[in-house]
Amino acid sequence: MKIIDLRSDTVTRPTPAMRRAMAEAEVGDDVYGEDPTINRLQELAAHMLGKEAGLFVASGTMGNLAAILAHCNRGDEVILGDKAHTFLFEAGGISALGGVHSCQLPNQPDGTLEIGAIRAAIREEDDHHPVTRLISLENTHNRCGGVALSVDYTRQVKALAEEYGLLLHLDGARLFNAAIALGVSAKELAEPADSVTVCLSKGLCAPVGSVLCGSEAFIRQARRIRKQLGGGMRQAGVLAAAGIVALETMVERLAEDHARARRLAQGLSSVPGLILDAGTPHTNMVYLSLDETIPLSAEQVVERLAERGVKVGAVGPRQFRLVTHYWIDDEAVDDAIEAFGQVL
Ligand code: TLP
Repeated sequence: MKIIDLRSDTVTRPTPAMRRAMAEAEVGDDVYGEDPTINRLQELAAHMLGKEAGLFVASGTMGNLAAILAHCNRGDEVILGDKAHTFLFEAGGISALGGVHSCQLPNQPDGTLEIGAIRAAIREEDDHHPVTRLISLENTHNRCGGVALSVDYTRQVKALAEEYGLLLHLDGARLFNAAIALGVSAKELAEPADSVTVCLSKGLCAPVGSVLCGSEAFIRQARRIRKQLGGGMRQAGVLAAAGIVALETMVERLAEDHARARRLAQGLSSVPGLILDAGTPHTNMVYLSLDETIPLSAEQVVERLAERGVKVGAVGPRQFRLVTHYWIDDEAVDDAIEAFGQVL
């Protein structure tokens, strides 16, 4: 049976060009800083994001964790959204491993945190308080529908951070999707941030890894933390080689994923029993729910779709997330729409 996997863009397998680059990659011991392919990937990512340096890490989770631990001391506070991936889905790593306290503010439907709410959350100097050190944003914002945050908004948050001597981290797991959707460069979106994590193994299709970028001094510190986390890898140039192909050849084509997400949303909007989230899709994610006429739970629908070879994610008792990516073509989109129609 043909499998159409819309659960996430993390399910993407490497492209043939990536597999060739991996097989031919020149490698060395990266803990000695001697893997030429990793060094090239780190320089390329830093260049694309307008930062001094980059660090290849195993995952987006490790990139965010290393960044937050590099910026914060134990007991410091990070301000982030209540729907932030770092808050919801990174196993509490910042508090478990870094002793970093989190202050969650409500994410607005457009993925932002209200500027006034951030200002009000910044702690005054007082022995009773944790020290506010960092603000963390996410772009695109996954749980807010894959919506892109603008350059202007990111600059406003940076201005506020500067006013209070705070730092700004950007979880840019899908920053290139945001750049494509907004028609701006990833560099412009990353410019206000002191650090940014971008993922290679989501829409960009590489099998493994993310790159954390920032100043030279910040990356030196993050590199030590990566070592503490057990993330100092050796001949990982075989992985970085796919990452280079991802950054060099896979960014522009994200527009195709966005177009397919629109085609998917359009088709699903005419299936009785489904309600699309307002504004969906913003990029490569379609969020939708079952209406009250459907006597099934999201989990039951997921099971029945899976029997037809269509995999989707349930993200609530009645809600789904479908994500388009390189391995989803127009036919797969149409088949998925048809499968929903059959199941409902
Ligand atoms: N997100 C995954 C799941 O964990 C939910 C997905 O399928 O979308 N930041 C953001 C915004 C993310 O969406 C993710 C992964 C990460 C960080 C973590 O990346 P990895 O999985 O590489 O640790």
